[in-house]
Amino acid sequence: MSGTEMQMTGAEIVLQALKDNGVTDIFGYPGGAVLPIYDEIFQQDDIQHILVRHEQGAGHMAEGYARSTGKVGVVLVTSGPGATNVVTALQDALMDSIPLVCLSGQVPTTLIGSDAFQECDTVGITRPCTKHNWLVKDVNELARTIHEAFRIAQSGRPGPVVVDIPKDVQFATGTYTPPSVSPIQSSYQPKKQPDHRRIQEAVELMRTARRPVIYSGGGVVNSGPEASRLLRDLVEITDFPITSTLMGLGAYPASGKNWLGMLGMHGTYEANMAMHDCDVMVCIGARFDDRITGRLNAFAPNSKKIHIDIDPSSINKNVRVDIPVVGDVGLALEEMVMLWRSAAKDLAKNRLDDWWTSVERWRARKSLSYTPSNDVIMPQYAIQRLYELTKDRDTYITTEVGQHQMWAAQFYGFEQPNRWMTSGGLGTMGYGFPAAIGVQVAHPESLVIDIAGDASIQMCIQEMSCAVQYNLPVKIFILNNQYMGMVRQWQQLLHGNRLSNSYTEAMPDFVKLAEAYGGVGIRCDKPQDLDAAITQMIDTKAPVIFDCRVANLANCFPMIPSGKAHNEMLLPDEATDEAVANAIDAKGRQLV
Ligand SMILES: Cc1cc2nc3c(=O)[nH]c(=O)nc-3n(C[C@H](O)[C@H](O)[C@H](O)COP(=O)(O)OP(=O)(O)OC[C@H]3O[C@@H](n4cnc5c(N)ncnc54)[C@H](O)[C@@H]3O)c2cc1C
Ligand SMILES: Cc1ncc(C[n+]2csc(CCOP(=O)(O)OP(=O)(O)O)c2C)c(N)n1
Repeated sequence: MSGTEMQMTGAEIVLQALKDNGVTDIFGYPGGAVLPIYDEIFQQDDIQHILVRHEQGAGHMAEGYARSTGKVGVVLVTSGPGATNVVTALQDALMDSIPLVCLSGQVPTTLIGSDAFQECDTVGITRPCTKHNWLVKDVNELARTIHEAFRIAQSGRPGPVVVDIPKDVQFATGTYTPPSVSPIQSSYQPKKQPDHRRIQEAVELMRTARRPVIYSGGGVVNSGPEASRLLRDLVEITDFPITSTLMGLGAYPASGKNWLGMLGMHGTYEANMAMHDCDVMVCIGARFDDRITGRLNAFAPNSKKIHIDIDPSSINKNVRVDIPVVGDVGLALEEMVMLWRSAAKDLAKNRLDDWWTSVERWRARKSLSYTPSNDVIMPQYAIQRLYELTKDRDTYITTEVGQHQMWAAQFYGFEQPNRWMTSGGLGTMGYGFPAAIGVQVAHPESLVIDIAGDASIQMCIQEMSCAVQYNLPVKIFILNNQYMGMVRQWQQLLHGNRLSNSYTEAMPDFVKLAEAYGGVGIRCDKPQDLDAAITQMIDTKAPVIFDCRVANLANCFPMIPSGKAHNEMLLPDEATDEAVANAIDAKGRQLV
């Protein structure tokens, strides 16, 4: 045995491996199959355990923690229902590229396959919703497996992994090997360094562009702050217009002069028109999701496409590209910026003038406009005021899923990466509040706000109890329209206004609910009172539920109905009921 190896129980190995991988906080819920690990947690002070109220909450907390810090989020659950409850969060993390290590307890190895109490096939159930998973049957494999789990979760395209640990393995004694001396076990070696020739080709194509657009995504945020800095440099030296996906917001500042706003289904007119009409598209760390492309055969029909992505399976998956660049965004951008500086010296200064004139014409369309009101709070106005009153603070925003999420993306101006946590790929209602708790654990002094809908917030509301227990002053800002607004909007526009099961008839009193949990409740229903109420929320040093009563039937525009092209988007002033109905009748009524 080498000097760095030690004999320990499986449970001790788990704690030691977490510490050696830099873990300081974990989110979990106990049960019979993880009691040896909980016993070890009890006997140490290096790692803080946050006791959640539902394992789904633990998963989303770890996601918020990971996204806001760039670290790996860690979850601990028991066997059976503990493991199955966390599946939604694992799939969420898989789709949004969030690095998670989930440790689950399992029944003793001798009982596996016997329908033992709280047994489930965790490895089988989580195989499709993780990057990798393991059932560890030998205590001597435990340390190496956990180290490997951390490596896989955060390398390449980040994502969740599961380590399933039977109870007898937690009791057994074996050898602990630290990460530095543990051999790398798998053949998973993602390529970080992009091919130099590909970047040269990309820069050559960018030089010829007359109608270029940069389409950036979550991969820029994943790559780290340096990638965002380089993205800003690239935009500045090329003077290309830039748009971003929902997942990439903040990598380029919303106040930047080349910013077109978000693209896609609820993106701005200028972003979607620039994507449609461009001649060169530079896709940086985004994955051509269907909310972006709309109808595939009408997607950017006259453009050459460059795609930078660390995951080779992402290249040519949905859209064929001309120049694939496989590697880390940060490394690719570093070289691209360097090559551009020397390659672009002789380019005519006015070569993009016509293109910028088109962009300005599209911008003048003011596609995010809405009709203000003195009587009722418009949801867009609520987000604008929230932004104005929090923008100079150290603020992190999470969201649930629905209209409020899209209005947050449209009206809250993100200036920095890692400040915006939202469930994009899976679109998980119930994500935002636990994610906000995870962010607050990582940033105890910051202002953390979950922008929520009245339906979504009820999916993980039990975590109020967790926020109160740990004095985490998270703010839940509910845009309360009494409807599942996004569902109602689709039913109105695409299903003959038959509002099937999208109205919530027995809404809880959110103020009393906050108080029942030991938090603070605030209600506001008048535009004139909104600033004072938001200020009260910000100044409250406790978890707050803010019940912001907004216009019930407001719709979120612009909107590209699913299956339509970018240039077929519905704009707010065209989307009167009649115009919408006509547009849909003319093109054939669509199903969701
Ligand atoms: C109700 C609702 C409406 C929505 N409407 C919109 C909309 O209007 N507009 C919109 O944009 N989205 C919208 N979305 C979100 C959408 O579903 C997708 O989640 C989103 O578009 C995907 O963003 P992305 O392409 O940046 O990919 P991500 O899921 O963030 O993937 C990142 C990509 O970058 C790669 N990558 C990761 N790390 C690195 C690295 N270090 N270096 C290089 N590459 C890396 C990954 O392999 C991956 O291909 C909506 C979601 C919901 C729930
Ligand atoms: C777990 C889950 N179930 C169902 C859906 C489908 N869905 C998407 S948005 C939405 C309504 C959300 O309503 P609310 O939270 O009130 O937000 P609003 O749209 O009104 O802002 C539903 C049901 C989902 N995204 N997630």
